[in-house]
Amino acid sequence: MKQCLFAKKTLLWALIFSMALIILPGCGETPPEFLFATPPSGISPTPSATPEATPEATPEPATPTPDSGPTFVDLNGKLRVEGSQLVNEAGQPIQLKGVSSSEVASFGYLVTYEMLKSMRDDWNLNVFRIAMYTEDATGYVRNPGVMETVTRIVDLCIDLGIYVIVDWHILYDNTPLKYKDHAVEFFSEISALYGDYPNIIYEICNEPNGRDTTWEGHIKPYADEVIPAIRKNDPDNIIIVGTPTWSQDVDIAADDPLPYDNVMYAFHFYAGSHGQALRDKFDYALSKGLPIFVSEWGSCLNTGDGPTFHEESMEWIKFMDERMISYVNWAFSVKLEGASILRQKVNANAPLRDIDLTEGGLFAKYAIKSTKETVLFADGFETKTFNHGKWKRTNNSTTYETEKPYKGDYAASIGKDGFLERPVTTVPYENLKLHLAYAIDGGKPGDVVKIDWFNGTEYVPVVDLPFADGWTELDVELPDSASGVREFSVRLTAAVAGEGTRVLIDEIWLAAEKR
Ligand code: IDC
Repeated sequence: MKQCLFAKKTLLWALIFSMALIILPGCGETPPEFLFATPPSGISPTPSATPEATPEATPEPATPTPDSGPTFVDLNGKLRVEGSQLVNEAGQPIQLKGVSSSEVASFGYLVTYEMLKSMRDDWNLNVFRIAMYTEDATGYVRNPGVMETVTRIVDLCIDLGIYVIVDWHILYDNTPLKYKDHAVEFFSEISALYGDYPNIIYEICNEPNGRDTTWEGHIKPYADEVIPAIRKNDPDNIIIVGTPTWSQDVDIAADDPLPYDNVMYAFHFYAGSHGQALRDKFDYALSKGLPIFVSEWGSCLNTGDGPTFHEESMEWIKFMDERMISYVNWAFSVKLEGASILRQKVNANAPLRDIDLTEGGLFAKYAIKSTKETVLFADGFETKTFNHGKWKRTNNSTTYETEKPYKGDYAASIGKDGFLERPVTTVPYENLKLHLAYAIDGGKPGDVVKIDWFNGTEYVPVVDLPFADGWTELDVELPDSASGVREFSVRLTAAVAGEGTRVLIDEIWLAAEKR
């Protein structure tokens, strides 16, 4: 049976591969005959042109079927807290995973039905957090009109059957007491509108901070007014309360918890800045029975910028998954900073693809999706900035192709002896597979695209992709030795004879499995 399936699969792959070559867009020329026969070693044909890590991956069984059947909220109903665990209506432990908007008055436009649906269906996202700032110029205190954006997004989440956190995003206001009356007004209105829906979760103070802001002096007295105001309209949906020091001191809350039901406590971390010491604090609070909700985490620095810290983030994700802790990634934004999930050019009205995501965005997606498969970087060159994609390149000879991109508006274009190189750590990963589309424009047989990888000391050759004057899309498997390399990079070099010959690259991503 297994053999039979395998044979079928190989046949299917061969068929799809040849079909893909025939229908490839681009120059309209038939690809060289030999590519139909045996692809060069190290190359495996791609059965489909989707940006997924593994095209064969099937959705998890618990995931609701898109557009039909019960949604995630239909299946789980009203949430509550039992002991320190979030449980569904049937009393089963539940883990919510999702993303947070950035400052919603400015970035709420990105949160469309299409984007949320994409994340729900493809990422298995089941919660979205609306970060509504308070003191900012665009915040609720000075800009109460932001309420329209908040309700628009809550309505979308209800339509899509996912949970939604409405976050009173205090930050520079330090203590939640500063705008307590506004908060009471805001949460009274939100709970009156949505208290009957199981979808809604209230987060009443993002991150209390500042040396003078304390749990007993500020946060508890604040909660003692805001929680009863919510409970007037909504007797039982979950309420998340921020903890001191930017929602890190869950130990303090654990020693002196609030007396209300269905309350959870916020814990926030940024993997580039926070590690074991905070995990110890977390475990202390859990050991005291405190229900914790990670309503914000970043794979970058706590400034919201910096690189993606893969190893440290992976450590945190494992920690939270082992404990069935719910988590929400910061932030669904296009701002040019490390925390942003989205590349700068994204169509908010089309399904999200991996090439629309930053390195941190991909990390978040595959953490939320909880698959073994992941993608370490992806690029369709649509942002037209090699820097944003973290590419190193030969400055003069590597540019953009606009006439004949494989997909979208741009492809990368590498001139004779030029290269394009992408560093990314492979430490927590294995089974690396580079996906790309390439064409050699204006070249001739003998011209190749050299692929090699850097092991920290030297470049190791993988394969020479043969001359192809039409677009060819394929996967290149990297050897096991390329896994677990901190200073890994992968490089594509245009080994072509003609000065005018261009190697075109598009739709490139590095798929891997989490170790
Ligand atoms: C950051 C945003 C950044 C914005 C800044 C100030 O990423 O674009 O300029 O806020 O508004 C938090 C906060 C969250 C921060 C984030 C990263 O809750 O508002 O966002 N962070 O610094 N706590 C720890 C980190």
